[in-house]
Parts: sequence; C-alpha cells; structure tokens
Amino acid sequence: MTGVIITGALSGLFFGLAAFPAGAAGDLPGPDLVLTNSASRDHIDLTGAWTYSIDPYRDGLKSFHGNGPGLGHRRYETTDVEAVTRENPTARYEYDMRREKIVTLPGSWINHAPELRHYDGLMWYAREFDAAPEGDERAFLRFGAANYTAHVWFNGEFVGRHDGGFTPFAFEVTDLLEDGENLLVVGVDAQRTDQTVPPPVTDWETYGGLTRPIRLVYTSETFIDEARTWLGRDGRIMAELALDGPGAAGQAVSVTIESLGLTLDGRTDRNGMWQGSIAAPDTLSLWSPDNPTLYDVTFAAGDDTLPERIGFRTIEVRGTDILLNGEPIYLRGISMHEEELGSDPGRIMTEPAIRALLSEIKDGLNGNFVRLAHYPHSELTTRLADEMGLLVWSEIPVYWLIDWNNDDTLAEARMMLAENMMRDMNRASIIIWSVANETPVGDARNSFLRKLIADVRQRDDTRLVSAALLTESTTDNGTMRSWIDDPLADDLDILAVNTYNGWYGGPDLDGVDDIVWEARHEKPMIFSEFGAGALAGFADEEARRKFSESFQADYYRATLAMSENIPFLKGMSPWILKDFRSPRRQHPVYQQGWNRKGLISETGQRKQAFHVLSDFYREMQTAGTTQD
Ligand code: GCB
Repeated sequence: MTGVIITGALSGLFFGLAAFPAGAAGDLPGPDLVLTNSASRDHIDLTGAWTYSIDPYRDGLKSFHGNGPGLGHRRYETTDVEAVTRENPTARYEYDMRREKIVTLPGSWINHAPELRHYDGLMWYAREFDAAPEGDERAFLRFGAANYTAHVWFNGEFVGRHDGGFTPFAFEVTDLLEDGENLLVVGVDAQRTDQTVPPPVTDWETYGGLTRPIRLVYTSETFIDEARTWLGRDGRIMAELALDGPGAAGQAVSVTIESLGLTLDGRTDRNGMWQGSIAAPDTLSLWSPDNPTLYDVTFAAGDDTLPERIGFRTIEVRGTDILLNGEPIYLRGISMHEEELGSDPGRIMTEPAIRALLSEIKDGLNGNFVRLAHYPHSELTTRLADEMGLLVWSEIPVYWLIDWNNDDTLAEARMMLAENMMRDMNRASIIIWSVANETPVGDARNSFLRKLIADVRQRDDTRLVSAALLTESTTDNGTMRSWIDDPLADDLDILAVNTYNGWYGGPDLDGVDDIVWEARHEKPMIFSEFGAGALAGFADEEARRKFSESFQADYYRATLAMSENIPFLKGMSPWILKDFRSPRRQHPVYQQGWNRKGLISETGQRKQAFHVLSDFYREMQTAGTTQD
C-alpha cells in the first residue's frame, strides 16, 4: 500500500491510516499487512508436525567470526542433507532438519523435552507441505505469534523477521510458492534484552516458540486487508475497508449485515480505502455481557469476500462512571495470564482450554470483565470473550523496567500496540487498551507512554485508554491514605492501580478496610490488581499464615471491604484467576516455580478466596447496583 495523509474532520477516526508506513499518516506506525480474520480465508493449516533443532550459539544465523553461517549450519536451506552426503561422502553438515525430532505446533518448546524448560535461546523449526496455487492468487505466511523474534525462510529464501512475542505478522510468498512441495523454516529466539518489550525480568514464564496458529493464506490479487464496523457514540453504524493489490483504487465495496437488512456500499478512493456510515436501526440488539449478540457481517470488494461476527456497543466515561451503552457499569473482573489449565502448561491455547478459563470467570465468579495480562493474548481468546460476553482489558507488555530513552524500544512498543489493535478492532468485548503496567514515574517514561496513548487515540477513539499505575501513600495517626500521584493520570480515561496492602506491605489485614483512597482526578478508578498467594489445600485455619487458603480468603474479605468505601472505584480485576508459572517464585513448599495468587490452582482446584469473590460479585449482580 502507498501512504497518504487523509485530512478532514473524520480522519482521526479511521483506522485505515494505520496501514500506512511509519511517518505517512501523522507518524502512526503499523504493519504493512493485517490480513484481518485470516482464519476465515482459504488457507493451508500448518498446525501439526514440525521438526526442531536447538541452536544456543546461533550458528545458523552467524558464523563464529560474525560472518554469514557456514554451509554446514544453514538449517533453512532446502538441501536434502542425507541425500547429499550419501552422494558426496566428504560433505559435512552439522544439522539435518529432515531427521530431527518431531513435535506438534503450535505450543512452546518448554514441553518438547525436560532440558528445554528454561531455554531462552534460538530454536529452529521446519515443516514441509504441499501446495497447489491457482491462477493469480496471492499467498501469505501468517503467524499468530512467535515468542520472541522470528527469522523466516521459505523454500530456502529469507522472507522476513519479526520482533515481539504476542502479536501476529505475515509475509507475502506468492513468488516463492511451489506447485508441489514447499519448505518453511523458522528460527525462533526467545531472548529478551534490556531494550525489548517486555524486558528480560518479568513475573511470568517466557514460553519460547511458535505459540499460535501458522497458516499459508491465499487471497485474490486484490483483497480486503483491513475491515471494520462498529457503533459510533452518535448512534450510527460506521464501517471502513482498506484493500491491498493492483485493483485497490476505485473498487466497488460493500458491508452487509443481513439480519438487520443493512448494506453499506461505495467505492474505494485512490488509496484503496473506503469509509461509510448509516443510522443504526431500532432493531439493533446492543452487545453487553448479559446479551452478547454478534451479527454476521460480510465485507466484499471485487473478487474478495470476508465474513465476520461483530457485536455493536458503545463505551465511554462520564465523570467517575464507566458507561456501557450509555448505562453505568461496574467491572466485576479478574486478571488472567495466557496459560492453560494443567500441571505442565505449554501455552497451547485451544478453544476448549480458553473456554475453561473464561467460563470460570463468567459462570464461576459471576464476572463480566477480564484483564488479559500482561501482553496481547490469542485472537481466539478475544473472539471467545465476544461470544461469551466478557468485557476485556487488552494490554501490551510495557512492564516494569523499559529502556525509556531508546528510540528502538519505543518503535517496538508502538508496532506491538498497532499489531494488537489492528488485529482486534472488531472485538466488541475490548473496551480498554492499556499501554503499561507498574512503570515508575519519570520524564522519559512519561513521554514514552504519552506517545503510546496518542497512538491509541489516533487509531481508535471509540475505546478507553488506561495503564496500571503505582500509588503513593502516607500513614497519619494509624490511618493510611493512598492516592495516584502520576502525571499520566491526566492522559488516561480510566485510572487503574495495582494494590497489595496486607500482602506486600501496608497495614495488617485488620487495618486494610480503613485505608482511605483519595480522589485527585474526576475519573473512574479500577483496581487492576490485588492479591495474595495461597497453596491450594494448605488451609492453616489456626495461624492463617501467608500462603494458606485462609489467609488469602481473609485478604480478599479485607480488600473487598476496603473497595466498598471508594465511591469512584468502578471495577476490579484482582490478581489472578489461576496459579501461573513464574521462575521468580521458588519457595520449595508453597511455590515450586508457580506464582500462587490464583483463585484456582494450576489444575483448576478452587481455593477459599474464589468463593469470597464469587459471592461478592453475585451480591453485586443481584443487588442490581450495575447493569450486567
Ligand atoms: C504485580 C505485577 C504482576 C505480578 C504481581 C505479583 O504487581 O503486575 O505481574 O505477578 O504483582 O504477584 O507480585
């Protein structure tokens, strides 16, 4: 696509701008290809058997003197090593991808072999497959995510590199695709540095590898790269399309919602873009957690059609209220990592695995909200949140200690934000884009995060922006007072704080509900985190020691009591639904490599505190204090 700046009153609304290269559209970066809803396109599913080969010294990328890799190490070549060495006995190869061990992808290498548990280096994956391309079809390799850096070769040619472990990316391979056998080789490097997003130190497992679906996607020569429809706050249904290909300009396009009897149509401009709107009909059923109506929508342009399922709703703030479809709502939530239930997770997020977690939130906890921490979760997760009726906080891993002064780090964060947003623009469930978690206030950090906030607003002014902030507090005459002392609060729509009084400091549990929270901004606040660790089954009713279920339940009682005294608190996503793997948690009895703040254990056993929160949310729901 070529870049252009659209001017005029509506320009800020239109996500199509984001498709243009950095600098072209108000300095808003974004990927060249979005391939929206690629799963519904004609494709070859590359899920399944792959071979893998470990490469801790990265010999496959560089020789030991820093030049290109030697012949014997180029795992990405199409050479049939066994055949060549049979023919030429003096040939020397120190790899043979065809005869390597076989694993099933997607999924982290953590589960391939016990010695890979803490491996954070380079791993090679290879997969052969047959293709039968037709006529003027185009072909793209599309990866749901590769954690952290991916180097991709197709039929022996380098096709591209992608950085960032949680967002999708695609490369066009139309000219390389063979009729018959093809070879895809990917080097995935899980190493993070002080300059990456996230940095090396986090509080979760890295899960290196190809963790989400991989597809060879076919499209027509000119295809719909981006497509979006949503309900504007003015009551109009808005729609946008951006085409890619030689016939992108002046193309007839349409958006049809058959069950509403609606069709919007028109022609793309010279840049292959089109926008339109129409008054929403009275029959429109608004999406909400208790009515998660999704409409079948068909986007069409020339030879291309793209189906979607989309909900329509509005979200905004007024004073200290959050309004869903114009009505105040309290976010009854929980946080969640991307890790399936089980004693040995590998970030294999199948539909049943995701449903199991989300239904614990919706039906078990009586929740209506989930914080998908601390990075973009799979596309399947946000699609299921749409379907099951859960509001979503979507986040990028600008976490703890980021290199705020580094332009490349900022560029990486902005691209990640763009990729995350562009993937999920049609998800009614997503109401909040979050740009950071627990980052210390400072000039460099403030301007870094302001850049991200500006990007969100320029790309999508229909949702809310937040970040999990740190708080200040003092104690006078035994009373603790807490408040947000962060200049970023002025830039955000919802103020979010992580608070751990009674676990990481603060008063004893008895004093927690006396904490006074001061409002220094006329904005809604949510607790984006609070929590305490507990080993499932360790009751300790007498002493109520830390790590007992009883302590965790008391901690929840105390914190929930505190929450009821805060009039501007409009929701919470306590930390966390399920115990999750974290290499920094090594108490030999209580943790064993797991952060134990889950309300359910890693295998799904509900702890006492689960019921405390579930009852609290149920009462809130039945008291009808907020819509559902
Ligand atoms: C936090 C972090 C979260 C940690 C949690 C904890 O504030 O945001 O990533 O896992 O505390 O358990 O300490």
